Amino acid sequence: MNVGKSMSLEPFKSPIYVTRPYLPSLEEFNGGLREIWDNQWLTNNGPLVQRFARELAEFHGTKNISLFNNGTLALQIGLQGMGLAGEVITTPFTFVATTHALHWNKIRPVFADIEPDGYTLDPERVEAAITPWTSAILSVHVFGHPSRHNDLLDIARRHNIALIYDAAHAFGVEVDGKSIAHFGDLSMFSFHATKLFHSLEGGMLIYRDAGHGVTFDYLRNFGFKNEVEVVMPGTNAKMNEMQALMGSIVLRHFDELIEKRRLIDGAYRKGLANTPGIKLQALPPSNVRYKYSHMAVEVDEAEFGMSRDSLYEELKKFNVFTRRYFYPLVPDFACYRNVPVVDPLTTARRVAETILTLPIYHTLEIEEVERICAMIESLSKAGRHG
Ligand code: T4K
Repeated sequence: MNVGKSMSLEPFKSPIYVTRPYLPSLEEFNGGLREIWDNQWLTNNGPLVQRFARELAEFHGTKNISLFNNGTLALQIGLQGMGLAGEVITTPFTFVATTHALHWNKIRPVFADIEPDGYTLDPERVEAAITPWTSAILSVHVFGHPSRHNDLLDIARRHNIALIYDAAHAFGVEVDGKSIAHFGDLSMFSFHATKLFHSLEGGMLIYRDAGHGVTFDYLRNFGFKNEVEVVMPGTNAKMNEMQALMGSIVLRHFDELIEKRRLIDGAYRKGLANTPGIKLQALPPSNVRYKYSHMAVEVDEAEFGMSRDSLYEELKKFNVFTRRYFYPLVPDFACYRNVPVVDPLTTARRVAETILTLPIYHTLEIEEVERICAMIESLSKAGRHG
């Protein structure tokens, strides 16, 4: 990129965050609030939650859907409801909630390395990590990049273990015209405010075996079968009516939001194409309908002229607040340091040390993206030339 005189390198007047939630107009939201007020029904499988579930079922072409108050509890309940135990092979390069969901089910995480371009689990490393105690593979579609499903499925079938996806970042992603939600035995989606599709907070499970639905429903509502029967020790993980209202409205606007992100992604790819030492996460192949959930780059300190951490700090001075998703690696957090790790996690360690996720959200202007790219380029020049 040409850092011309016209490109302002003054700090932004207001902070530019890594993401901003989509907020519908107050008029649109108020219309839905009126319905909630009329119903006088706020939670416990209310009419808006039921309607939202039907909308999502239609969107994904399946009836096997359960909604939750957040993605973490959705995943926790999904693992519990499927009766998984022993060891589960998973990625160290994820938000810590993926591993927490295993821990809360007393399942031992077995970390396997990731692939260098899409950052998803490397099937070869998964195969090498299988033991007689393995009950499942838990892969993450990192930043909305599909995991190598066919290879993971092959491993899962050969070893007769479950294949679970943390699809927190992958709402709406399609592969060969089919929703990614149909991969594997179970997928969890997060509807947290920071996600491109959100319901304030929220989570969803989509599963292959319709029989699991009843168990998931019991588990999210204290195990109640009816007023007088509790059939299992469930928890409280119910979505409420406000969440469902927001989710239904965001779903109406989903396509516009993705189009804005596609343009932003393109502007970054153009703006950073010639910046040395900046490697963008590869776009998935053309059979994938990608949703531009994150804008991840790797920073090569030697080529770029400064470390990833210095760039992260320097950008703050321009009022640009990037994030280091996902650093540190999960096994390096204090609460997981005692988990034995056999795989050297070479790629995951390199990526965690160099990754930076740049701002991407629907209201970010292309001109702002160009300014961020110019800032990054000028920092690289300063770093290289002293
Ligand atoms: N699996 C994976 C792979 C995940 O990434 C996540 C969640 C989960 C499972 C669990 O799903 P949930 O239980 O959350 O449904 C955020 C989110 O809280 C978390 O949902 C997300 N992943 C994770 C990657 O990011 P933080 O601590 O980085 O968020 P925070 O509060 O620093 O927000 C980031 C930026 O977003 C802020 O700097 C400003 C902006 N922001 C944030 C909020 C909440 C806003 O502008 N408005 C807002 O309301 O964890």
